[in-house]
Amino acid sequence: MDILYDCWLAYGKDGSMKWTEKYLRKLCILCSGRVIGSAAKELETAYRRLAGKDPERISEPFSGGCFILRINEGLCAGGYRISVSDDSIVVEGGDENGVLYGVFRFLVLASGGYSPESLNITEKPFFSLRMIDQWDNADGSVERGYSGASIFYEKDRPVSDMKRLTDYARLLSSVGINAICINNVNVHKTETYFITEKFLPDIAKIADAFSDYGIKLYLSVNFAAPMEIDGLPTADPLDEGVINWWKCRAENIYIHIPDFGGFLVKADSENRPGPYSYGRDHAEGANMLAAALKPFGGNVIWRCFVYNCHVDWRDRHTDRAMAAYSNFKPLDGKFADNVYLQIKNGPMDFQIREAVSPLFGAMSDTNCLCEFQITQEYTGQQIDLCYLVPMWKECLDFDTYHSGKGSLVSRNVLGAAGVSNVGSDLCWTGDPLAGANLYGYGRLVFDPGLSAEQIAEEWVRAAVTADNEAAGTICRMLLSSREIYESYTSPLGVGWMVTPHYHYGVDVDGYEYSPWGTYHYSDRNGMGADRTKATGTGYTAQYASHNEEMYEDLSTCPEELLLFFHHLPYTYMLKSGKTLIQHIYDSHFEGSEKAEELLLQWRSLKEKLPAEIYSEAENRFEKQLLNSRQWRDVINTYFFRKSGIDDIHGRKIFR
Ligand code: GCV
Repeated sequence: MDILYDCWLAYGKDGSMKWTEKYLRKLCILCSGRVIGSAAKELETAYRRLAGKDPERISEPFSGGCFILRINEGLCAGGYRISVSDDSIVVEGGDENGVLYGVFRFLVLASGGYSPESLNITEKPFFSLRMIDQWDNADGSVERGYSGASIFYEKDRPVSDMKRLTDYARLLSSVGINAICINNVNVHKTETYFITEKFLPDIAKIADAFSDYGIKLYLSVNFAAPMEIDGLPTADPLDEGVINWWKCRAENIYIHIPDFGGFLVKADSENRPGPYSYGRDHAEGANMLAAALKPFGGNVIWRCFVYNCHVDWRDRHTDRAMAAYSNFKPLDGKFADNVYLQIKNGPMDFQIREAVSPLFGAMSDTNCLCEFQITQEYTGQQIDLCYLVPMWKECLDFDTYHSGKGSLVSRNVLGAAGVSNVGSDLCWTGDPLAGANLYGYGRLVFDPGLSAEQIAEEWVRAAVTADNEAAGTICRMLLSSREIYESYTSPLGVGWMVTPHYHYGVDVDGYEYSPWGTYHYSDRNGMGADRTKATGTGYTAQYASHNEEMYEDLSTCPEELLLFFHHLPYTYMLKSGKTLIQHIYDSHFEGSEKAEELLLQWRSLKEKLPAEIYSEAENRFEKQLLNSRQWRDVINTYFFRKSGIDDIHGRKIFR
């Protein structure tokens, strides 16, 4: 047992689940199947850790304490009920996955020290598709990975030892994940061949390991694969040769992987090939692939992250934020029923604060998914603490007003995809505290009604400590972390002041004159992107009228997004009674003070925490403090030099 490696499956780490031994010693499994087999194995693992021996298998319930698994057809797919009594613990599932989820839920909460009474739980998944996207490459690297190398590939081959992948499948299914795409959406040369005989036998082994845990495997595909693999003259989605090529590929994939989930596609984006090269639209591209997968029950997940990354900063009319809506809204209703559009939570790119994408709710006749980034590309790179569940919840709870009040994003999408933050580091996520984001993503998309607080508490108690006081402190740290990171990196939603390409650390003008379309437009008078209909790019008009009016009008635009929607003078007075420039100074000074508090709070827990977790994270809090100071000084100096306005409190600003 290793507390870092086990994450939130560290059964019995602090004696908190001793009481379960009485039940776990006798297992009565009244259902069967490969996923049930995994559920039973998990119970055995837990008992072995607690009691140091194997549980007994019994065929009939035993009144002196036993653990019963069974299917209850009255529950829905993926749903489960846990009932705890003196005699037994019964986990019933609507299907095999439901049983597995119920078993994990019981074990995780019990090991977090929750009382037996509180474990009488009935739950069902809110979304049908709960997916993880790996941005792993065949050479073993991970795009935007901050946790070591890929656990899926090394030296241009899929790994052959399934131990780590099986443990990953355990972690994912324990929070209800039921789909995984195992390669980067940027499909390079080697990965283009994943859908060929060269790789399929090995990929089938990976699919098998995940199927044991009720998780379907997807592959990212290269839209130009027919040309690159077989030298077809075109990848035009309406060309007969291309259509047949994909059909044959699909047929062959299903021979190797009978429960294959389908394809994930990044097309016409950041220099990837796509239907635009042939004068076709995204519906034509996606539907062609969907038709190839349809006979086998497969899906196409088509990304809406489509924008021009070669814009001219001199042109004030193009606005990257408008791209997804402009490309996809005209196609609503044209996609096949096994196509899902994957929409990033914000219209730009996973910034610490941006508006919710206007595409949500606007595609009422299309299957949509929400895409979240668990890996912390722009949000601290698993060095700076940043618990992302509150941000994702904000997105799912956002009212689009597309069908009147109450048109929440969560009701407009059928599921979610999260870009994984996992790699070969012992603790999986680089920063052990970033495990909260992986756990939290799964829990939130299983039940968007959960609070960020509840999810944080569950995770801390199971993965770090069930000590009430220490767990409380860590929860408070997690829950304040997004605002802390935001306060020293991105004033009022402006975003993008990061080191280009690398995206950690400050470079205020790094993207200001670049082709990526990510500007803050600071001059001596003010800053911010004017996205209003009245005087700016007109982006606000992509929202339903209630939201359009809210964002258009300075007095109703949420202040945390002011500079995302408006260009304002430094002397603009905020509701707090502070000028904009004073807010920038204050939030940067306070942000780095709070980063220091995080470090001190963490140090105060030293005696109460497992040493490995303590030291991995302490090291990162130290780096976060330095990072926050650099941001503070560069931003404050930059805006002092632009505006010439002093900090009213006379704090140190380098001139
Ligand atoms: C996988 C951002 C990231 C890229 C990523 C891209 C995407 O631009 O910086 O690394 O590519 O988003 O989501 O496709």
